[in-house]
Amino acid sequence: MHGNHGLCARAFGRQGRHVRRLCRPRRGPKMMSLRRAGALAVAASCWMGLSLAAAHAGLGQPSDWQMNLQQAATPVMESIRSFNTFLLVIISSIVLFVLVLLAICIVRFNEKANPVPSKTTHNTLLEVAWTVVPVMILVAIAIPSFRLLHLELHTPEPDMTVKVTGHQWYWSYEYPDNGGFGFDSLMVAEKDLKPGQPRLLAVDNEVVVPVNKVVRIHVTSADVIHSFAVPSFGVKIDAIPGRLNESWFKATKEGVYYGQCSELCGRDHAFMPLAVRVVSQQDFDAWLAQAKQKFADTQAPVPTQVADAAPAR
Ligand SMILES: [Cu+2]
Repeated sequence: MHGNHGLCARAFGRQGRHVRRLCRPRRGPKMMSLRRAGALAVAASCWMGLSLAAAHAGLGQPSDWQMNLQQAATPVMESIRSFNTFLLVIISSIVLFVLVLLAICIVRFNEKANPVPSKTTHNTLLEVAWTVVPVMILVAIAIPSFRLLHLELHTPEPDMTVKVTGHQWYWSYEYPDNGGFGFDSLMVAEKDLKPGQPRLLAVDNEVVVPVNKVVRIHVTSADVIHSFAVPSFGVKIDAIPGRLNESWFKATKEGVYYGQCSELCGRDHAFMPLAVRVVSQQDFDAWLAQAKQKFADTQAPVPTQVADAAPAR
């Protein structure tokens, strides 16, 4: 085991007493098994934490004891989730590495164990390593990060467009390439919730889109800055007055996906949820036919409804 006796002696100078104390051969196996046990314990708790979080992550809405991002319903969100896990592994490894170094310093180089400290000031190999290794880690992070940004920011050929407008404090939606009708979408008050509707997230008029179709969204605002965000879609984009922002999603699972305004926009910022219902093409066509009639004469929104919909505070 203790070929490294010579290494220790070289690193700390042949100063006799403390070098011998530091490099006693019988310490080696004990230290190794402790380290191995520590690493195993951390790996096991990381794995348990990750699987627990995955088990509790909701699809389309938050769930009790959720610890991770919501489940993915689009390719973009799948990439965001795997990038998040990748970063978590890197961060945990760095934290663990620094923790082990600190523990070694505390145990082996305290005043008692090491009364005469080494005067070593430079180690070329070490200095090159602690410069190059972080650079390599950053490059390893940057490559998938830029790939993800590209995926988010380049809208593929869209199958349809929905225009989203933020208002104080509700959203309105228009279907410009499906007849141009539009409607407002307001939060359902707690007292009016139907079974299965989540509190503070359910709305009266959901946006309906077909499954497995690229939906381009044009996002703007009529008053202040809001932000259109649906966690399971991996979409979050600011709604800015006088400006048209673009994003996209391609939902691969049917269901209702909830989100909330994610830019502080005033008194009822917390009470302007958004709900997207993803249905089959057939159901979408049926909805479209009746929505065109229902919303044919949609006029300006009725702000008083907002005050009614928001719970008393
Ligand atoms: Cu808002």
